[in-house]
Amino acid sequence: MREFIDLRSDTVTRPTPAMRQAMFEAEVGDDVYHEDPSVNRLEALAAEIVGKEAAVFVPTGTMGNQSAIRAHTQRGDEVIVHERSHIVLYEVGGVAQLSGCVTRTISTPNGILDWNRIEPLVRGESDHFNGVALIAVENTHNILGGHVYPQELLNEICDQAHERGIPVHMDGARIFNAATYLGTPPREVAEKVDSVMFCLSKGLGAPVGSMLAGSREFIERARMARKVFGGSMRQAGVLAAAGIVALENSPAGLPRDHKNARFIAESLARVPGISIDPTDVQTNIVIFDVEGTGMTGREVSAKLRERGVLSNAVAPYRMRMLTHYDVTREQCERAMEVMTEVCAGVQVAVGD
Ligand code: TLP
Repeated sequence: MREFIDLRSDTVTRPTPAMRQAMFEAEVGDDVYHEDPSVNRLEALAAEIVGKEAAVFVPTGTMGNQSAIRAHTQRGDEVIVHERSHIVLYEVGGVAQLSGCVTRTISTPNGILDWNRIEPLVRGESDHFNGVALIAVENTHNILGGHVYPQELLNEICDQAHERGIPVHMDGARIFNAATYLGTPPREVAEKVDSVMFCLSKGLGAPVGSMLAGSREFIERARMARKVFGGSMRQAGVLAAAGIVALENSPAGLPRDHKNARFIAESLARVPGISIDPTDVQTNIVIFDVEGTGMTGREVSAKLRERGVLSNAVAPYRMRMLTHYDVTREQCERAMEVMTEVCAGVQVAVGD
């Protein structure tokens, strides 16, 4: 099979030899009976890492977010969330389909919300509406460029929300990237949120799985949501074992991924027709504009693929590249050479 340089997502990472070994050796039991020792260990470790009472292992980040929404809300409730969040854009309308809630969205250029923008949308119950039952933040924010919440901003959202009795859920799919950028442990990033979902299968490299953490009572409700969504697994210890290795070993590699992302951003900034501000790249996600090349994101992506580089178009003229441990610095350098070739070719053609 042809070896591609895969910058489409950090979801493409393959399990390390240590993960495969741990999976091979995993002790297992029936997790629906709470009898899988590996899952139990993973859940305890995850809860401790994010400083919550309990955690539940879910097959995907989507199920983690949706289980949290279900556990925090009643049908007809309002959920405040960024207009370009994963929950809104990429979860097949799960808020409506699975929890019967309505989203009240806010738009900001970098994906980061603040209390001033949230407050005008907050309303209690009346004869006409249920009011806001949940605020969901995404940290790092994926599709607008991997931005990290300044901790004071996030804490203020939580404090203000709590004063009004509203819980805050964090889609922390990439909380370890946020923590790496801030130089603080994940438990501080998640300190004030009521629930946090984070993924084992992105930059941490586990093959499958995410964690949802919160109070013990919340996690009991989330387990029931996971059940009704079909996500209660049996001998899931084979997956949990890889997750434990991911939590123990992988965060140490994230600074390298962030440096590689910065390298990609700086290289892209020198390619004619591409616009990006490299100083805006905080973590492992690079979003850039290709309109000046005269090609759409899909066209650029197709040309890169022909030359062995995989990337995603995320809007007609916007593209995304992610770094992760399965891509080396040399591969990033090669990918940037290919990008330069692809864009140079177009300029010659336009000039003819
Ligand atoms: N993100 C994927 C795609 O679904 C877009 C990616 O390639 O980035 N929250 C955030 C912030 C995410 O980025 C993702 C996945 C999820 C939740 C969902 O995780 P999974 O894919 O495990 O359901």
